[in-house]
Amino acid sequence: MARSRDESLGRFLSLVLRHKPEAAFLRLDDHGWARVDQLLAGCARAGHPLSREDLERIVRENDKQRYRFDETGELIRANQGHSVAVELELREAVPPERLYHGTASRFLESIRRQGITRQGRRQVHLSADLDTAWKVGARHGTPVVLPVDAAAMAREGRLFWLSDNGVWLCEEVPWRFVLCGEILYHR
Ligand code: HQG
Repeated sequence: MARSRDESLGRFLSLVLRHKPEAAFLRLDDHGWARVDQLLAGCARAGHPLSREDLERIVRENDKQRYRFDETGELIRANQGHSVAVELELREAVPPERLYHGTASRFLESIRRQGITRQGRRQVHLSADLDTAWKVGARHGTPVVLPVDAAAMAREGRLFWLSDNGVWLCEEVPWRFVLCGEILYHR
């Protein structure tokens, strides 16, 4: 199967399962789940036809493991990244000392003033590894990586969650937790 077709279907799935279920005539339940049969029918109706095998392959091979089926295989949801209100029963977890947030240089000024805020998403997304942070930042422009003192945040009682696909989430990162001396401007 052509990679580009899977990529474009993947993008459409992201849209539907995180941001705009109505684009495939769907409703997500309170926990973000969609019925697979309804998803397949809705995608076809929206002009993005795919088979159950296509869907299984996309879920399996997705570079960031963005989606998962439930145990019955009848439901599917995105692991994180939603803008619609969903309750993902995320696992609270103790973060590593340092987490990283990749952003674009043009946002720095605003982040200095307001901290890292969730913008359109439900939480701020952080990663435990630098490589991911560089990639996330590059999506928005010239990337900059902000190291975050996650241990200090946790000591203050701020909560962290770990999504099923290994993304660290929190509500916000006030600027004082960004390790200013360690900001990376070059890879
Ligand atoms: C920035 C992708 C101005 C923030 C990735 C980011 C991730 C501010 C942008 C996941 C700000 C929001 C999330 C402030 C934060 N002022 N800009 N106060 N606070 N920002 O896409 O973190 O491919 O909503 O730095 O891999 O880039 O979708 O968040 O640059 O895991 O699976 O505002 O999305 O995963 O952009 O990415 P986004 P993000 P997927």
